[in-house]
Amino acid sequence: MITTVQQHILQEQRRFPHASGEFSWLLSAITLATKMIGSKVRSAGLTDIVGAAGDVNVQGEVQQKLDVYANEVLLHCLSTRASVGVLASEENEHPKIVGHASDDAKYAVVFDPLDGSSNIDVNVSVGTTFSIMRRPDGASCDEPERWLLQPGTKQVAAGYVVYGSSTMLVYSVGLGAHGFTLDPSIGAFVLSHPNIKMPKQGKYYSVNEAYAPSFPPGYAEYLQMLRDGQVNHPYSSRYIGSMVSDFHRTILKGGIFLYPPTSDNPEGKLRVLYEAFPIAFLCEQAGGKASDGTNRLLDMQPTSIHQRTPMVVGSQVEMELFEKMVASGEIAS
Ligand code: P6P
Repeated sequence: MITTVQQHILQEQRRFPHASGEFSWLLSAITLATKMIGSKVRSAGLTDIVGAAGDVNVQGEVQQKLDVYANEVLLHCLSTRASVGVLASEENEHPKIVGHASDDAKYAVVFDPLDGSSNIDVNVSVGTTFSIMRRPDGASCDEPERWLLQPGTKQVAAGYVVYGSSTMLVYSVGLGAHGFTLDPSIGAFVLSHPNIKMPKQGKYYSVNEAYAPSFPPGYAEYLQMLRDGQVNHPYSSRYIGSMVSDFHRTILKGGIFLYPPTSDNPEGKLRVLYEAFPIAFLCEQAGGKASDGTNRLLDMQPTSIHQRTPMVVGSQVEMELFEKMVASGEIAS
């Protein structure tokens, strides 16, 4: 018998004390939006939706038309939920205070509508990431930054959808990480990977080796240890260049994904609120570990909504070695 994501969310909801259906209703806005995005991604080559939209987003990246569509769909679907007060997107410089934001609004949602979108034109998988924070006590609707700039440990839910060989949603409300595969014949995300647990060790490392010369001291030695088989077996390299896809492989197979500081991005490239935090949350829920290169990533207190961070996430064996080398100073932090 199948379990749809709606059924699963309601079951999880029941495990929350004082839960109301509004959280499930909020998450259903994300599943609806990502089904709509997936439909456009799957037919991108057949319509004129492929290619740049001509604008440049707040990150200075040329906006792909699908980026724009994905962003508008998520903003629209989430704006219809009374429990949502604040929305923030990778595509928008400023947060959006949802029209009906009032004392009933309890949640802020941050998202990257289409992560890895530069890969769309070459048919490489892309993804949507999201993270949900609870409104801090006393935060008013005209101070959205207070809703958003909280440590990663304050996330009440997070997830991603990867538009790959199949469309998969992986989410967590803090009770484990669970994977759902979209069944196009019924238009529903169906539970396919209950309670995902990362293997304790993988066989792949995932990093853009082109930037290796500018990695901080110690990263090269760490990666060479993996290649040389000094950590139980020799590793192979897999790098898709789409964070959601590279992490999806890591959460299912173990291994390590790294985006270290580089000369181009000395603070790291990945954004804290809508890339690093949701990935780190899911990684820990699946039994892995997530670092900002120095400390536990989820402990980070962000200071701006588009802040970037280095990110090193993976399974226990690889991460314990990484953390040991940071603690000893072999890896510079
Ligand atoms: P690079 C996509 O633009 C992205 O933000 C992530 O999805 C991906 O992991 C990273 O950038 C790839 O960056 O510098 O290796 O091309």
